[in-house]
Amino acid sequence: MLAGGVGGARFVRGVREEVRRRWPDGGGRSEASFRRAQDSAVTVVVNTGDDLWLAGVRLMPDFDSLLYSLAGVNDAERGWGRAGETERVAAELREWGVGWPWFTLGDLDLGTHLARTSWLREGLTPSQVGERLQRRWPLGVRLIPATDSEVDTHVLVADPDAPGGRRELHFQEWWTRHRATLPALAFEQRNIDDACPAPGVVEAIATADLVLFAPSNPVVSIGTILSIPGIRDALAETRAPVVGVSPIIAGKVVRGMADACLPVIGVETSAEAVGRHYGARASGGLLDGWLVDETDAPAVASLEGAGLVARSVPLWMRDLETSAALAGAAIDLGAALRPAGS
Ligand code: FO1
Repeated sequence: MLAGGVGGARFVRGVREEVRRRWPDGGGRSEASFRRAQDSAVTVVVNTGDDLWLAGVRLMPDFDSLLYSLAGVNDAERGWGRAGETERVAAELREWGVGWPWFTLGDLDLGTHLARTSWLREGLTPSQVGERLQRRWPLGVRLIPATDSEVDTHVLVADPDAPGGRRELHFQEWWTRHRATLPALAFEQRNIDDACPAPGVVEAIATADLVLFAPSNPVVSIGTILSIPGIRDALAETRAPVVGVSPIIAGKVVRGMADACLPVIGVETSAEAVGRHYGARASGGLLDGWLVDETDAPAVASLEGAGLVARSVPLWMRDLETSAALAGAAIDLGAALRPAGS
């Protein structure tokens, strides 16, 4: 699965649940082995475009969102960070003027960032660090950062007071401080052309039975993963069906702020436009199948005209049941698309 934090975590939990229900023995693996991340039936390639250095530590927000959510230690109400969080260190950092006063590093969360940074300083790669972080909780899926290179996203915005009338800010400043309200002119994933997929990413895609695009932001989450050289080729070459889930329902984003990002790449905020943007593999695009919400059923015929096998199903993930049902629909569509005999 390719996923970001927003829209990704709920869907990944649904997939984990549905896979457990359909293959309770873990596809022949022992329970202990199945629960170990590296032996999981499900591999999640996680967006790293939101990552940043702040207050001397490396943050990987999407990776941590998935880690905390799958471990059941996330703050579900707030939508990011740890449950039961305290902010004593953050208050001190504010006094010292370190970090961003509008970006809170909770005490428990800081434990993760300190552990990560300390392992990076010891010479581990981000994906090796990710592997260590996953040893703490039996996630039942394996998380891999899409790349070990730092490709932090920056946003170019119009600013009449800046030289040249434009300025660049880190994605997190645009997203969290300005709530994506500054009209973006472009997104730049720094050094992305020199990045390569983290170990295991291409192999996971090449050997998958099914590849899923989570209903994450098509521009700054899935889009960033797809911009890493090698990932598009791996998707083009895999024998597995590739099925995506729309992050847009009836012209509105399900969660997150994709509606502030899609216009920047000239894509309308609709399930149909995002499906067409990813495109059909049969005509050089990325997807075989595309799931849209029931309210977007009228788009199915036109999507099929564009070469995608589209289905309309309930997309709202209100709880684990509805998330698992959506995962089941994606797995079923993948099975229907699998070449005969494979
Ligand atoms: N989101 C916020 O809205 N406010 C915050 O103060 C904030 C702090 C934060 C700290 C660590 C971390 O890993 C994530 C954090 N987030 C915060 C969430 C994050 O900025 C975004 O929601 C994601 O990057 C978008 O996917």
